[in-house]
Amino acid sequence: MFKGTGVDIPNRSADQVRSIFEELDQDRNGNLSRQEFIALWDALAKERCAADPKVVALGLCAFLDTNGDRKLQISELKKFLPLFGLKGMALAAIPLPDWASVDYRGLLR
Ligand SMILES: [Ca+2]
Ligand SMILES: [Ca+2]
Repeated sequence: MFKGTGVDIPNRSADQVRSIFEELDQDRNGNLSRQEFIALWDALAKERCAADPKVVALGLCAFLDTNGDRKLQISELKKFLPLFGLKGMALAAIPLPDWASVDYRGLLR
């Protein structure tokens, strides 16, 4: 279980992880370039989402849940809304009460 997320993670040995990195290090220079890193991210995301489609949502919610109460308060949720193009005044214009929260663990169960 990935701490605080409720997401199960695979238990890989150091040799398995080394093998994954070596496979992704296409030019064998010992570093992952941006393109190689994106390929790593893509492979992991596909694997994890195949195992549990909620994994990305749980991970994102756990990341946003800075006070760790397993709910997203409006102040925490507002950090996410700019990804949808809502910024500054547009974000402030939305009548979201400060007392409201979303129990994401309950929604994603
Ligand atoms: Ca490389
Ligand atoms: Ca919270």
